[in-house]
Amino acid sequence: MTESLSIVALSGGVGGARFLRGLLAWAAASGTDLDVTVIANTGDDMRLHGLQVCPDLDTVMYTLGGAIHEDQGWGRADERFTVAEELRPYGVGWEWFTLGDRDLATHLARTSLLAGGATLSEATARLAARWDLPVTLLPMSDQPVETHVELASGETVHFEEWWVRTRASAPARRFVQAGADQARPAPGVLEAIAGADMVLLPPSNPVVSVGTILGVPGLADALRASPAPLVGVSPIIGGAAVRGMAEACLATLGVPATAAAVALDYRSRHGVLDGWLVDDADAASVPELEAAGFAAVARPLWMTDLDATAAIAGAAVDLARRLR
Ligand code: FO1
Repeated sequence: MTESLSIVALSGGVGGARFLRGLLAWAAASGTDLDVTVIANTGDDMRLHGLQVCPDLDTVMYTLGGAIHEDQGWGRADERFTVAEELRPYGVGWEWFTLGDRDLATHLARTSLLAGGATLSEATARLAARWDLPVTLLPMSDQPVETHVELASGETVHFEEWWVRTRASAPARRFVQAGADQARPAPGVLEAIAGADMVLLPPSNPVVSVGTILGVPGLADALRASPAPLVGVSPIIGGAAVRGMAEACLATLGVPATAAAVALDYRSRHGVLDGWLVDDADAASVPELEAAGFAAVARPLWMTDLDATAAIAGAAVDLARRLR
């Protein structure tokens, strides 16, 4: 009899999308019927050239829709930059943030839907329908939440400017999720959590991606109220972030860049997390994690290819099954 599982995943951009692709591959290979709802971070969203750009929603959509630029992990495959090249001489917008022609069509479609009165959830569902996604893709909120970075210099910049223009090198004093206080979980988010057999935290940035999602009022409460085990995959291997600049984000919060510290921070800051996967390089932290009440498993966590990623996702599901 085919097992069927309702899974909710809180996803950021590149790492989260790749993990989700692995989860779907694992389900296909293991004959497990999954009903996956992805709650995506919208804190990276920005208005650019009058268009609403949603990096993490798009990265999940393109990755699971088979259209992602694989090496970058963001943007479209087979992309052209005719519009970006023409914009440059006009000196408008962020010349360090490149929007390809195909990607621009997504932002034009989203912006016109929003201008027509659609909510971000409705617009996301319309865009996702084109890609025939094997998951339900939800923004964490329909209300705008933008991650801004207060730099040590005193200046505050949009997260993407800090992340892309400075490569997270400008010393950051703190992150501000502008709008979070007025935000509510998007339609379907609380329902998906209530109906989940398990909730997974992919190896997304624990501060500005998963942390931002958990910061939407009512969302972490719903996770704590749910009987579903919450299992995460460490984004830190051997004291360094697998991707992106998670260490810079953790340092800003004063959290050590270790697999164990991230799990402890999810617990202390957001009051969530039951199980934690760490890489073999961090196997020594398993006793400490178990002593702190986590179910911890050490296994290879490098998402080197689809098979490796599918195995990681399967291990996360197995750990969650054990905790049910
Ligand atoms: N990242 C870059 O490093 N350089 C870019 O020019 C860039 C453009 C871009 C355009 C659309 C989009 O959805 C994402 C883009 N990203 C770019 C990646 C983006 O910074 C990350 O995907 C997320 O913000 C982090 O998860």
